[in-house]
Amino acid sequence: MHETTMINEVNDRNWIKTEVLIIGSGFSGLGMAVALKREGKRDFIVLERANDVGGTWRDNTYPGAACDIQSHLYSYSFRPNPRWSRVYAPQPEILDYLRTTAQEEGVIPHVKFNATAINARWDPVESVWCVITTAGEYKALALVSAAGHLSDPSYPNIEGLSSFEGEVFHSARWDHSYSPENQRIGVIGTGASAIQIVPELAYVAEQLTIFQRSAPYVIPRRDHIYSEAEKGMFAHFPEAAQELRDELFWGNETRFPQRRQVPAFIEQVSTMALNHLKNQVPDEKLRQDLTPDYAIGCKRILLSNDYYPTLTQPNVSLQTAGISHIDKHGVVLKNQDRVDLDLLVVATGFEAADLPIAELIHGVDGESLAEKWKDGGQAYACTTVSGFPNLFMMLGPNTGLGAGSMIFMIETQINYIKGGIGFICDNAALIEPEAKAQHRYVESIYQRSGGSVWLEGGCSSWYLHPRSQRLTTLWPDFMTQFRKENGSFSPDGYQVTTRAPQEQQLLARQA
Ligand code: N01
Repeated sequence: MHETTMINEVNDRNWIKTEVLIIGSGFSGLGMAVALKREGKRDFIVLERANDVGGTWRDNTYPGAACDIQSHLYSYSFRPNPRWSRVYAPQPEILDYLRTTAQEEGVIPHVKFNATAINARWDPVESVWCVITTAGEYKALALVSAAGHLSDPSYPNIEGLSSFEGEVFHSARWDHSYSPENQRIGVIGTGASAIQIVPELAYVAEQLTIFQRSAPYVIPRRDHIYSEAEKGMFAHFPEAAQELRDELFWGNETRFPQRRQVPAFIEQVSTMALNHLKNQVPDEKLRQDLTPDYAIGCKRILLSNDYYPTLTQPNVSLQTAGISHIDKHGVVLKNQDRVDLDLLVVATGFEAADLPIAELIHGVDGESLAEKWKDGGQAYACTTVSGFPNLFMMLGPNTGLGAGSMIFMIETQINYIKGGIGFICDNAALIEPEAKAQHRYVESIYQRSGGSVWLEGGCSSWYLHPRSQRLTTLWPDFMTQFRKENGSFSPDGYQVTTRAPQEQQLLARQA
């Protein structure tokens, strides 16, 4: 559409105006909303495509879903929960935590549910973001994309998948109306989701087949149920919960040298993983099939005590021959063997390298973020993008972690964005990173990625962008370094312009 036509059309609409528009109410969007609410200075609206908060923790309801980061660390530092039931809380408990947070922090009235953003465009005339959703149109001075990187399922591109006449669903879109009991079930994938699902399905399936493309490294999961005494202690002595949180944080932080391939660190963790495999899988052929052929840490290291033992059960088999195609009855392997199935679970991950949200956000020249990012995401301070004024990306380029709690990254970004929004609103400003500053920043990330296990570990993973093979999803340094660099907003590196006086009217509050 021609730009002028678009603007005219835009002017004819019944816009809802706000200072800050947040897309998404998962851990990041909700955390951002709580920060703005607590600050009490800004109008803000949260757009949520579903009818509930919670993001990936609302969507991933598969059997066995739980966090593989300890809950006392995988929770907001500003809302500790002394009553986590166990070290690694199950999904319903995490979702409940997020719902309670949204309620108790007064965020719910700000959330527009069932509102899917379908287009976000920078309007150069009024200098605002115009966001069209399935439930209304919005104009905002600042746009925060908090759509997450594990929100849109990635389906495998396997010939014949659509011809399968049994049931098929993605791990992130579990169909609870389907009973897996006494069924012949196949699971494609052996990532973090699959290894939680497999032991659960094995209990009920007549026959369970796991289609493995590459073997994961698995280490013991040191879980336990918190006793009432422990929970009481965390409730009465918040400093004890904080001490535990700090200990867990530093435990992860000191694992970063593994990802830099420091030999002593690598050896320690790979010995742990291979011993775990040896202890749990006596059969030599099965053990061989389960032995990864790449350096540990290149893909996510998984935590499980029951995945390997499940694979030794008589109703479970591991297929490593590779999938040739799928037909109406089931899966045909590259060695021509076939596995007939009633249910096929695709546990094949998410669209994390090419974020779908990037397709609908258009900057000053009308180009989408996806077009700008065709070789992978690039952002200044991992958060703002040249050509996209007053836009903040949460969990955008290079914010993922190989080991550690994403909540630390989220809270760091919340603080940065809160500062940026304050600067925009208090100074009637438009901010956009200078192209040169962004380039320098991204180059520093590429430099730090060099020599890491993600680039050199000999695996293929979603951490690397499929076209450029650059590390565009993970942060390649210590988490503390992320906070040092990106923990507070400074206008340095930004092109700052001031709004024309008539544009100030848009600052007028909706209420
Ligand atoms: O997805 P994945 P996930 N044919 O992308 C295989 C988070 N998470 O949903 O390894 C055959 O890791 C693919 O094979 P390969 C966590 O950050 C957290 O499991 O590429 N196989 C792989 O085995 C995690 O990293 C928790 O060779 C195909 C699997 O599918 C992220 O979510 C729990 C294939 C995909 O693994 C994603 O995890 C769960 C094909 N065409 C998830 N395509 C917590 O506990 C893909 N595969 C916090």
